[in-house]
Amino acid sequence: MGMKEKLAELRQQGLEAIEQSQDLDKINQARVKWLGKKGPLTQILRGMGKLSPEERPAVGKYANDVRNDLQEALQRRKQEMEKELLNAKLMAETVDVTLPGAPVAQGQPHVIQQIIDQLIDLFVGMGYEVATGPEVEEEVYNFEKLNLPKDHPARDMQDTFYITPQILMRTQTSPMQARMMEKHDFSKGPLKMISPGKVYRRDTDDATHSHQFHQLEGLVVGEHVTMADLRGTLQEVGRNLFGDQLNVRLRPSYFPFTEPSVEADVTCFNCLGKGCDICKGTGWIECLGAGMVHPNVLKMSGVDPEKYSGFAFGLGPDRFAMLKYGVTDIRDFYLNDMRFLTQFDEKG
Ligand code: FA5
Repeated sequence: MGMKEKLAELRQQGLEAIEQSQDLDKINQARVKWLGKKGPLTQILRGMGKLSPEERPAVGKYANDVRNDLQEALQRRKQEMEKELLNAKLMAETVDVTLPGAPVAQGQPHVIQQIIDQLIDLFVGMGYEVATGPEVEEEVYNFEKLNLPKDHPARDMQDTFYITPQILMRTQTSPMQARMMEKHDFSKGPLKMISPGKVYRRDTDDATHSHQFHQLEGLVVGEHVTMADLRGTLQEVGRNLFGDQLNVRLRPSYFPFTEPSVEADVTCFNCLGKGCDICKGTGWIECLGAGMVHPNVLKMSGVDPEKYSGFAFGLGPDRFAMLKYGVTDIRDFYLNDMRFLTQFDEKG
């Protein structure tokens, strides 16, 4: 067999072996086998010296062509292989974007916060500003500036957690009355504010009392503010939270910082007025205190009682939540039992 035939056969076999290589290792082995130093092509090229000078250029050129062909085939096969591997990898990693996702549990505000938010919405709609104040409060603001001087017997109405004789856990949100009046510029118009927050009392816990609970204070001070404004405002609160199902009644009461003072009761949700354990037989549940701001309180906050008058109220969102949802024990709100808390879905 002549040189050319040998080379042609070698090319044929080499190309077939390269074409059949199924992975990168095999391709590498084929390269070593067909083009390596000990491979048949190198052998043939080494034997070139035995050829006659006339034959040499033609055979030499042919041998180079064969080498180039094999090199090209190796290169092409390697690229194909890499592409196949990449495709296989991509297929294996395919993400099915149509699969349903793992559900994420959606939270919701605590039911008492829902009541507070509803009240904030109502009052902001009526032009009130919303203020928050410190839970650790000065005795001066919690009592003194609310017309409750030291040793006044009415201080006994609110058993108190004292931190020092001058600092205490606030027993009510009413200290915000003084704080806001002191800051307000009455030449620019009336003060209308609400202030929600936590308050603390050394109360014995029972179905309607907790030692820590919430209040939402309201205060309007300006020219010609009257008791009729207070009544209308409280009626609006009742209608907003309870619709027309439950009645609201005002009855005379006493607070050192308001004169006259009232308390508002809402029909007991449990017995609808007949009298039961929850309402202690009265048919009503007390849910806020209110009145016309006492002239002494205005004076102590630098407001002229001859020129300005005002009304204030302090309501208990915890009690409102009980009334709205028929919860029979206030302590359930604080136990963090998710089965209880998730019943009050704002959207539901
Ligand atoms: C006051 O705290 C006055 N600061 C309210 C006020 C403000 C009167 C402005 C006049 C002008 P009282 O102690 O009654 O008042 O409490 C007000 C409301 O807080 C009650 O009607 C009730 O809804 C709620 N409340 C009182 N004590 C508790 C308690 N231990 N647990 C849960 N709610 C309570």
